[in-house]
Amino acid sequence: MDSTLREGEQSPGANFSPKRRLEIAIALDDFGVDFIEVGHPAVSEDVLEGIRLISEQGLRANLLAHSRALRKDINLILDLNVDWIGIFFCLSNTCLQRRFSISIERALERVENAILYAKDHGLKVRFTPEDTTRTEWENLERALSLAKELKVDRVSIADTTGSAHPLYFYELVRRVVSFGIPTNVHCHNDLGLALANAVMGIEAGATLVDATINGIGERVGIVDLAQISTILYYHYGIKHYRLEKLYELSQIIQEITGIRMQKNYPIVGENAFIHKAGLHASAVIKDPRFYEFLPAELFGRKREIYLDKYAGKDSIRFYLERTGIRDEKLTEKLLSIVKTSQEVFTPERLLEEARKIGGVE
Ligand code: HCA
Ligand code: CU
Repeated sequence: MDSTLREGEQSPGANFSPKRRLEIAIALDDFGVDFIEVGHPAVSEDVLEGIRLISEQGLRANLLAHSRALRKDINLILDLNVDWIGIFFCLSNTCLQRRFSISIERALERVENAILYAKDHGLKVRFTPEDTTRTEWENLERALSLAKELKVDRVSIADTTGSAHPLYFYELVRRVVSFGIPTNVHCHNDLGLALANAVMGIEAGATLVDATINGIGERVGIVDLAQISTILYYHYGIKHYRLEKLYELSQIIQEITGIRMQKNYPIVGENAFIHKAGLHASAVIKDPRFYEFLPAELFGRKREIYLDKYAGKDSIRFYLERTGIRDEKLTEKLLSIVKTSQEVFTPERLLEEARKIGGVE
């Protein structure tokens, strides 16, 4: 499930106009996500308008709109052509006492009313006990039994503060899965463990993972769509996502949000398919598989060789052969120039050097 349009828009910097929201949803549908969380309609008129545009588009993906356990939120969604509603409510003792000042019984009643209301109006319901990982098991157990009784269609386990340990998360997901309700995981990245927790969630039986393009979301965000879909491809044999679209998706969101990825960010970062050390470059020129677990082309990217003092002869030869030059002496000379320089050489810069020493016209 991609949640760029809901969790992602909660990221400082993100703000999607209705038209943009539609464009992003179309691109995600094209990529092949199974669910799109389209937004939280109660946030603003333009979020509602954007969701309306998406819901009229007839996309292949299931659409889910986010909602508090309140009739007025649910009513907004009833007017849209969206099949799923995601209702959330925090049931930890701390939340119940210090935030809402209600008993667990009152809270469950409120959740029940919201779920019944949504279901009575034909919506499929995902229920999330927010901050699941820090909620007392006693309370969760009551909520899950209720969810089962009400025939809730999915439950989601949220590590809302991104603080769970992967082994703990695994155990928790296993316990929740044992209730027999299809289970979702929603993992925040505050400790850099979102992806690890999501993978543990899958291992424990979760069948849906929330992700966003570039991993954006509240604070430092959640699971990155490129990373999780590549893990699903590589480790779980799920081949229906069009991974070659990931780079473009990432670029679009970087531009709209102004949140730029680090160069060394997995899959979509600028350095993800650049090879530098002479030994690496030489091996990769023979066969990319030596240093790429999946080829750059699968992600719509181009493999590059980086040329500085770390370069080897094969790196120079590779650059020269690209421009149609095969000359061993020239290669040797250029190598010694590159290796004694502090510069980074682009192909043009290397040719300039070759011209200086009279190697090429
Ligand atoms: C939020 C919190 C949430 C909700 C997840 C969900 C979380 O509303 O911003 O509704 O499934 O991390 O708990 O994103
Ligand atoms: Cu969240």
